[in-house]
Amino acid sequence: MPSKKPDSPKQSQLAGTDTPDRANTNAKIQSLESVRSDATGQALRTNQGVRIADNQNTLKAGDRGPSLLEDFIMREKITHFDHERIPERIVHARGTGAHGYFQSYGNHAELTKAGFLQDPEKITPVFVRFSTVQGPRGSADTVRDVRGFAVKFYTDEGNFDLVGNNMPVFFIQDAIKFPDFVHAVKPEPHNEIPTGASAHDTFWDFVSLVPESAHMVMWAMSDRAIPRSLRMMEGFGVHTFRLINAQGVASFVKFHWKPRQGVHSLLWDEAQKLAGKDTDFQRRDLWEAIETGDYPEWELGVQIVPEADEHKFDFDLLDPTKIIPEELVPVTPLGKMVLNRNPDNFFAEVEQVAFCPGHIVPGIDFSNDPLLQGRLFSYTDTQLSRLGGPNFHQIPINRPVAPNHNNQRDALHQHLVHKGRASYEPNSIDGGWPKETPPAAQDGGFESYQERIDAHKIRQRSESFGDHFSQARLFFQSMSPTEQQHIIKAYSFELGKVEREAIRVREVNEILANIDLKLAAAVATNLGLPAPTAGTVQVKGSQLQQSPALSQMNHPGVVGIKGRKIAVLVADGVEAASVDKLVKALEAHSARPLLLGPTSAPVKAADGTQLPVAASMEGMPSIMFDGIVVPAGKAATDALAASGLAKHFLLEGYKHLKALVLTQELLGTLGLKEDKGLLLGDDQQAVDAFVKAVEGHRVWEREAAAESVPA
Ligand code: HDE
Repeated sequence: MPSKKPDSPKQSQLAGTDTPDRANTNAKIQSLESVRSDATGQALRTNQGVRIADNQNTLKAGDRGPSLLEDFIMREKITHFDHERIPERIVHARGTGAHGYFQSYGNHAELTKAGFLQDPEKITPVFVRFSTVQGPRGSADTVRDVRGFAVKFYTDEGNFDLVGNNMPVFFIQDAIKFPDFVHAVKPEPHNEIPTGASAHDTFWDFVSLVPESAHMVMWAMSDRAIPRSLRMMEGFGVHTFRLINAQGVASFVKFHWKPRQGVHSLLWDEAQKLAGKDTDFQRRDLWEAIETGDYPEWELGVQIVPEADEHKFDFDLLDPTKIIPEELVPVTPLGKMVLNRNPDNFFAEVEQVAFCPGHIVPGIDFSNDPLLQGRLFSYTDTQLSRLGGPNFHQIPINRPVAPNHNNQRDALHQHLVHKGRASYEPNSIDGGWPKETPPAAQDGGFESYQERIDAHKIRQRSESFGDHFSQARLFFQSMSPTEQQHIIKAYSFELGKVEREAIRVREVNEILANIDLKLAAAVATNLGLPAPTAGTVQVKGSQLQQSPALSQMNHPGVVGIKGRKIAVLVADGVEAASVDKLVKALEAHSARPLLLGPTSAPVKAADGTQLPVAASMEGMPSIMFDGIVVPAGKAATDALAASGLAKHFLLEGYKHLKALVLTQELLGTLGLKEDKGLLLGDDQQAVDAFVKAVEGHRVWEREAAAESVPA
């Protein structure tokens, strides 16, 4: 248990990382200890436990003779190898994960009887898996896509999975359309192109024919689809859920994860380059942050709507293509999550973790959102083929920390040796165990919320799900001018890849024109199409004109430049004192300065000392950094000014609107002008301005000037 008192809700945004002692608090680690395999000091053996004398040679008839079938050691090894791969997830195949913990800010008993939200002293272990949706397991991390944000809470009352995304809405309203949507976005069936991208005909064909997707496509064309880091994404439960307190009073809620690191994105050019230069950019970023102790943190919050207010909004709470604007219902913080431990084994943990929105605990329940209802079936079903049968809950990463006795027996991969003779209930032979727990205010058995339903059995979409454009418009109109431009460019890029003109025209005239005519006109111009002058349907519009919470610009984060990667460009002749000063100043802000040289060899400073570098400028290009500094030193500056590699590095950083500290000579050589984020010299004033600029993530004021710079 932590020695420090947890933060009060009010302080929540400001509080530091009071990481409890990892070994003591992570009950999940302890529960996994018995299955952790450590071969240190151990003999090499077969799966049957036989010691192996020769792992180099197959058993053969003579040293040049044929191999013998009786070589059980070789056969066992190769048979196992032949079956190493399991089916990848049909969607969200590419992902990465981390362990951590959740801690409630206080006692939220008025809202829910879920124990992990009632005791601020309680540490609930969690495992999070972040993912992209479209690409296969080996695809690039930085593609334009929705990101999965799935959290497994190992609570004392059973596992609770919050299987969300980094966008608060979805493409479709009814689960029956999911296979259609996924087939459309996945690589096209004839040639399996493109990998990890929605910029192709079948995706745009589908979404232009299905207007309910308009809002989510907006999000997917926004900067949210190219996050700078998994640490810098919001997370959303998407559907409306219910929280139920001990008195049985239910409230509708929407779950939110707010990153303390802020919400930040890559630029499209960076995202594309990174997809080639570092396919693993985001999993590496998360891994390194955790290894270096920059534990990412999110605040879990809920928007709460009393049952009585269900119909108060101009959209339906059950419609997963709608948000509740935060200006109408603010997010109430409940607690925080800290990710503080990388997995030991990717396959065992990240690949085998099995989430399901149906994994809930007493105090939490579903709404009738038809997308959520379908998901409740799909996730367990998919694990049957992915993880080979119904015992996947026994795989270590999926095991609850709560006991889970019942009368389910046998099946593939059964790991338990069930004792006793009665595997049925009721029984008198084994004393009637295991027995039901009647529902109760606290520690009772799970009881579904008793919702009264009086309806016809029909296949029909509610009329209240019928407005597909008002919130897409609200989203676009809530963006800063820069974000709007990025959205226009993203639509233009993607539709530019669509071969069939009819699809482009349909998207512009029947979707975009109904969202915003300026958006439609700008995209039409970029595609060489006539700009539509009117939409095709009457759009009623939202209660709000704007929702500032939707703009990333309003989510700068609260951790400053902590964990941000800064390139320090050095070459022979650099002044060691200047390097030292800059590095120390950046480290004082908990940033991660890394020295880069012309090659991977150490550079020789002006005073003769050798400075080891982390990599060459080619090995770690500017797109991997949040800012760049060049220390003083005449000879080093001359060398950088004469190097195409260094000039490209700096110009690319400038073009990507990064904060830069340069020397006067380099400024001249590169033909750049000082600005809010382009500073000269290594004095405190320059460093302070640099830190501020990195905090702002980009020097947006530079956009126009950077337009003409080639990189
Ligand atoms: Fe999923 N989804 N989904 N999804 N989803 C899966 O489960 C499905 C939806 C989400 O890291 C699958 O284990 C249906 C919305 C995440 O392991 C599968 C529908 C949201 C992950 C599945 C949806 C999500 C998945 C594939 C429409 C955001 C990755 C492999 C009714 C709230 C979890 C698997 C991980 C994975 C089905 C829509 C999030 C096939 C049928 C909406 C984060 O079961």
